[in-house]
Amino acid sequence: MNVDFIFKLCLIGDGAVGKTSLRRRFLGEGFTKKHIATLGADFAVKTISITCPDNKRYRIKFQIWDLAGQQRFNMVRGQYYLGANGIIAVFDVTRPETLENLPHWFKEVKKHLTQDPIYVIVGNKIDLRTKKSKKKQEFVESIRGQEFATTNAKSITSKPVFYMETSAKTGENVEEAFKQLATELLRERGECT
Ligand code: G3D
Ligand code: MG
Repeated sequence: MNVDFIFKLCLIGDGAVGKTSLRRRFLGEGFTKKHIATLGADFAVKTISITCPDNKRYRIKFQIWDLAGQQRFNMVRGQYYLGANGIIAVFDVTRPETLENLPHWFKEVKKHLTQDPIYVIVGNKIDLRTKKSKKKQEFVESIRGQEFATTNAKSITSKPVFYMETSAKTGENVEEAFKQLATELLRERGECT
């Protein structure tokens, strides 16, 4: 089947924030409780349809690269970023340090890309925010994630940076995050007005 655009996306962020779960959820592979650490990188393809505000429809093929967070793969990571159009930068809302670590990831992307990608910063595991835990746990609140995106935007890229919150477990907002990225990539190309 014909597609109008092919976009390469890379998932970045610390280990266990939910990158692989988000990819699997988006691909319709469901959520798996068993944690299988990504070795090196996984590659997946999915075609979606986007209907723009002007009612034009586009078929977009995503190439999704799911990068391993392990330090030992740092040497080979660069080649995976090559030619990325969009970056999904994931953190875990139950672990504030995973948000604090994102600037390291941004630096790594910048080092390997000559053209700025469009970023969506994703706060994942929002299903856990609503759970009452006995321990007093500090969650990353929406406002903080949003502020982080706004504050860091200029140093990451000359292009717009978006903030979304998801749950790979319930599926909330997962498709929306990928669609947001697709829509912005279309806008950048003068489509989808
Ligand atoms: P990674 O690819 O970023 O390393 P994974 O992360 O997708 O492997 O997920 C790490 C762990 O977080 C997994 O749990 C996974 O089930 C869990 N997880 C991912 N997304 C969510 C979410 O939205 N909500 C909740 N509650 N859990 C999530 P385990 O227990 O297997 O380590
Ligand atoms: Mg993984």
